[in-house]
Amino acid sequence: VKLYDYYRSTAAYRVRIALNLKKITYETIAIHLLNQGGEQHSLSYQTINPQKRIPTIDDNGQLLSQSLAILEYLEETHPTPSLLPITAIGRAQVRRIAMIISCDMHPLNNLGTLQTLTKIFNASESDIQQWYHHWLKIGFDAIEALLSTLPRQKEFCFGSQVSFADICLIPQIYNAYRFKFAMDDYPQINTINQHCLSIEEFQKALPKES
Ligand SMILES: N[C@@H](CCC(=O)N[C@@H](CS)C(=O)NCC(=O)O)C(=O)O
Repeated sequence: VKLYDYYRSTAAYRVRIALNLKKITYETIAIHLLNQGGEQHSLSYQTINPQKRIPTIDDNGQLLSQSLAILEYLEETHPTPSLLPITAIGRAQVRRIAMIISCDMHPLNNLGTLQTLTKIFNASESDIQQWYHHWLKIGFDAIEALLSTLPRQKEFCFGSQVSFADICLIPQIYNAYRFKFAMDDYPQINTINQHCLSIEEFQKALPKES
């Protein structure tokens, strides 16, 4: 598998964690999102992903983008270890958390969104930070409350196994720290973060500039 990757992309970070957990060997191809106006906009990358975003995987010539679609694909093609619970309700709960992060939090704080706030609406750096923190707070508040209602051990979002929910949560926490968002109000989320970051497959996926 080839992974078109940017070290700081939280969507790509999700895929790196899943590839590691499923023990799939992969080669990364770095697409720098800022250099030269963003390498994701180059004509050559557009033929790989017309949406001009990271991540994309190439599995034997099959190109696939959208991190959640990639996670589902890896789950189906490499079912062991499973990254979803056994029950239908468990799977739906895990996807629910994964989607709060990837559908409702991340897009509002994505690079393109922030650049638009600056370019079209003249937002200052402090406006951007306020915007960023606003959406992080709404999302993390919801997840922290939701975690109290789910059957779970302390270490993971659901049950006693790592799942798509943790795979989406850990990169979003990394991003929150990067943008100086205080995580003090989220004891359950912090416990999950600490535990996941002690796992080798998560450590190997940590953002590293290449
Ligand atoms: N929903 C997509 C989001 C992908 C995405 O927005 N990736 C960001 C990096 S985390 C990106 O490539 N941004 C480039 C840009 O905004 O120009 C996914 O989950 O894969």
